[in-house]
Amino acid sequence: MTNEFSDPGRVLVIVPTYNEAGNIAAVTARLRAAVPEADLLIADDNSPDGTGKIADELASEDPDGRIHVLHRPGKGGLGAAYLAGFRWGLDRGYDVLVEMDADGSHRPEELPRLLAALHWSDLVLGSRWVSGGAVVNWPASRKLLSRGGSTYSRLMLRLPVRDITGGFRAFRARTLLGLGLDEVQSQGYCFQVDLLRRAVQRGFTVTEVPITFVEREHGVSKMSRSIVVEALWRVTVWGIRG
Ligand SMILES: Nc1nc2c(ncn2[C@@H]2O[C@H](COP(=O)(O)OP(=O)(O)O)[C@@H](O)[C@H]2O)c(=O)[nH]1
Ligand SMILES: [Mg+2]
Repeated sequence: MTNEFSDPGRVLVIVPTYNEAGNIAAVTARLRAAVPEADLLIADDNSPDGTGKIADELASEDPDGRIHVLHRPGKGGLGAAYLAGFRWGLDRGYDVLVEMDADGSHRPEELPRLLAALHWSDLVLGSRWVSGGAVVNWPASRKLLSRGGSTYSRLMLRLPVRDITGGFRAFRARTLLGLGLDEVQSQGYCFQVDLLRRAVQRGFTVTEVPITFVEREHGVSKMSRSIVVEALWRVTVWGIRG
């Protein structure tokens, strides 16, 4: 049965990839099974390990034609890949745009709960740091970085949210259209903080839904010192400017 409550509209899940050859097929299959009515856009930055070619094969083999691939010329950062993916989806009239990692850390099986919460929200965040949320297989150092990053951002930017840096999110199209995406300059993971602060500043309703984040089994994290440095200085500047 379809009614306003069970149908969030046309959903596009954007998955940015850089060297995810060992993960992309599995996460794609899981997403197609968990949310068959959603389309998928793989935004690949010309991964040297051939992820883009695998993505093309997955797209051509998908019986429903729901898998799409955006090939970008080279590694431009998570933020740039998402901005390109959002534009692609907004141009094609999707109602809901979802951010999800390619490495299995964001479980596609949890996406229906995020989409359900969109019925009373403009933006839904999958949250590791609310009651019921969890992280599996992270070393203490990485937990500290994530929690510390969220706490610092929350205090500097006065954001009423526990998981500020997470990347499993569902946006209504009209929320994205209201965020001033053309002005976003964040390249790395602070892109997530940037979009959230814009949503809160503009008065959008933000809901955190607990998720279990499972650290990747294949491939390597692209987290780097320069990503942390960019986040730290941008959050500090935003916080001081108010
Ligand atoms: N297209 C693109 N994807 C990226 C880039 N950097 C990271 N990603 C993707 O963003 C997601 C999160 O990155 P990951 O390395 O798992 O970070 P972590 O989970 O924070 O350790 C994964 O799907 C990566 O492949 C980039 O520069 N371009
Ligand atoms: Mg990851």
